Amino acid sequence: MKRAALLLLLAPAALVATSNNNQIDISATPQPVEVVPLPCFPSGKLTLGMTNTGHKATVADMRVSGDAELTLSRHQFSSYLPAGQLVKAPLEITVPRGTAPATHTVDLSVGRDHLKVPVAILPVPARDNVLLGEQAVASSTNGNMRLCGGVDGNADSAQWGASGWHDNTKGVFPDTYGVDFVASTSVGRVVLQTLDSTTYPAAVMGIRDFDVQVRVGGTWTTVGEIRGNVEGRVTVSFDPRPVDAVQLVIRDSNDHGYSRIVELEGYAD
Ligand SMILES: [Ca+2]
Ligand SMILES: [Ca+2]
Repeated sequence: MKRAALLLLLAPAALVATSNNNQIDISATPQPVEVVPLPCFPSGKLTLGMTNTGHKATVADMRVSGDAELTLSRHQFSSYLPAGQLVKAPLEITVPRGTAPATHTVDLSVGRDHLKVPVAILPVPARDNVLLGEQAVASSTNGNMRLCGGVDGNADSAQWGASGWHDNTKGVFPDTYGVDFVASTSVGRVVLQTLDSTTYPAAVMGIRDFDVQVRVGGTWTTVGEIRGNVEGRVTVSFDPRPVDAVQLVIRDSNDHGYSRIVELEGYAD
C-alpha cells in the first residue's frame, strides 16, 4: 500500500519534469531576419515555432528577448502542444530610424534550451518611390487593417487584407492618408492604387473623389483634384517641389463606404 501511494505522488512530478526536458524543438524562420530602419518598411518579420517531439501533449512557454537596439512585438509565446505538432507565432522586430547596419541577436528559450537568431540591420535602400516605408499618417485606421499597409511596397489587390489600408469611419468623409517625412523631400508625382481586384473592382469599391495635398512649413496646398474615378491606378503630376508631407484627402468612394488604398506612391518627377 505504501509503495503504491508513493508512486502516485511521484507520477505528476515526473510528467512535469519530462515535459520541460528537451521535448520542445525551437525554430525560427528566416535566419537571419533582416530589418530596415524605416517605420513602415516591410521587414523584421520572424515566424517562431515550437514542436513537441515527445509522445504526450504538453504546454510550453517560449521566452523571447533581444539586444537593446531591438523592439520586439512579443516577449512570450505560450501554447498547448499536441505530440508531434509544430505550432507557430509571428514576431515583429523593429529598430529606430538611423540604427547603424550591424548584426544583432534575438534569443528564444524554452526551459534551458536556447535558439539564438541573427538579426541583420540593413542600410536604408535607395528608393525612387519616396513614400515607401516612411511614417504613414491617417485620420483613422480600421482595426482589421494596418496603418503602414498603404506604403509597404505591396500594390497587389489580391493581398488587400495583408497589405492595404482603409479608414474606420464608414460612410463618413473626408478621410486622410499620407506620409510625414523626417526631412524635406522633392515630390512632383503621386500614384494612388486603390482596391481593384476581380472580386472588388475599383469602379465598385475604389476611391472616387480625392485631392492630393503637400505640406510645406505647416501649410497644406492642394496640387491635384480627381473626381469620378473608376480606375485602379491614378497618377497625379504637379510642379515638383520639396515638401514636408504628402496626403490624400478622400472625399468619396464608389460604394460610399470606406476609403481603400492598396498602395500610395510618390516620385520626384
Ligand atoms: Ca500595400
Ligand atoms: Ca471615412
